[in-house]
Amino acid sequence: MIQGIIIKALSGFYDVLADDQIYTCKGRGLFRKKKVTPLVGDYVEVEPQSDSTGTIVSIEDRRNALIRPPIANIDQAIIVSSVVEPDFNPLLLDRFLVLIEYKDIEPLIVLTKEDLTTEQQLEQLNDYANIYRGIGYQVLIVSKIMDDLDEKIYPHLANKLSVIAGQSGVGKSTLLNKLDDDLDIETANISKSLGRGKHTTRHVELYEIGNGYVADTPGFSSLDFNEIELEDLRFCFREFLEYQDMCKFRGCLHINEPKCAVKEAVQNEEIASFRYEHYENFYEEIKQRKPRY
Ligand SMILES: Nc1nc2c(ncn2[C@@H]2O[C@H](COP(=O)(O)OP(=O)(O)O)[C@@H](O)[C@H]2O)c(=O)[nH]1
Ligand SMILES: [Mg+2]
Ligand SMILES: [Zn+2]
Repeated sequence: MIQGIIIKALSGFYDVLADDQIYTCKGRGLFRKKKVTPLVGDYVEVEPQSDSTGTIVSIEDRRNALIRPPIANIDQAIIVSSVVEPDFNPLLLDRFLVLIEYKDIEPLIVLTKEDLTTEQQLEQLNDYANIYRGIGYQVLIVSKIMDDLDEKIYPHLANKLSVIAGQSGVGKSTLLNKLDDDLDIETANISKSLGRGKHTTRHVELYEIGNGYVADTPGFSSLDFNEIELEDLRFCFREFLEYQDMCKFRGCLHINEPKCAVKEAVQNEEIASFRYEHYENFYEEIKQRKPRY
């Protein structure tokens, strides 16, 4: 029996990487009976049948799992956001951050196309980057023409399984291709959707890059807050957490309550006002959501 990780799933077959060797496997019959579906990212035990085929006999408990894209044991989500073409959009960045925080996955913010910025734009960008760093996020500012791109990004990938998230056109595929010379992922696709349904390739694949695994997938196929309850949204804004115990009311939602420490922190400029505005924005969005049955 050997241990490995599923790096690819396609029509009932799973590629398991174990001891630098890829075994193309089927799941054991019991999985189907128990309705267990192995996922890319699963740590599994394989009974080899030959030196390149085998059967997956057990799956380790998952730390987490996404349904779309189907992937397990994610350590990190790399949120890619360009600074121009398309313009940097803090509202969209925060939307990704909320979804990732909600899944309890650690985000890494990568801002691309630095080479296209004017001095003024770069200054503004650094201000934003520093606000996010102040909150506790890692932020990298990069461009595809940087010589030291590998050195900048590799340390953040080591020993982790990362998924990539971000709007179409921001440079996700370009980044992956740059990080691994063997990759040749199609870039500059015409789809302008936010990854909603337009992706015909349903299969997920992990690439070994910089001593870690990176999933070639848009990361989140839906950017809506369907799963998130109104009372849980506040916990997805990391910088609110250190103030919440000082709010007058237990369970304060930081909206209309008096003596709200979060709102006071916004007034004192300890919390960036744009972040609080995005919170209000998302709060309204969830509140307006039609009830689901
Ligand atoms: N100037 C510049 N262009 C970039 C950079 N990164 C990506 N691009 C371009 O942006 C376009 C979209 O990139 P792509 O990787 O397909 O974006 P994806 O949809 O997020 O995978 C392509 O034309 C890339 O060449 C960058 O750092 N600088
Ligand atoms: Mg792409
Ligand atoms: Zn409050």
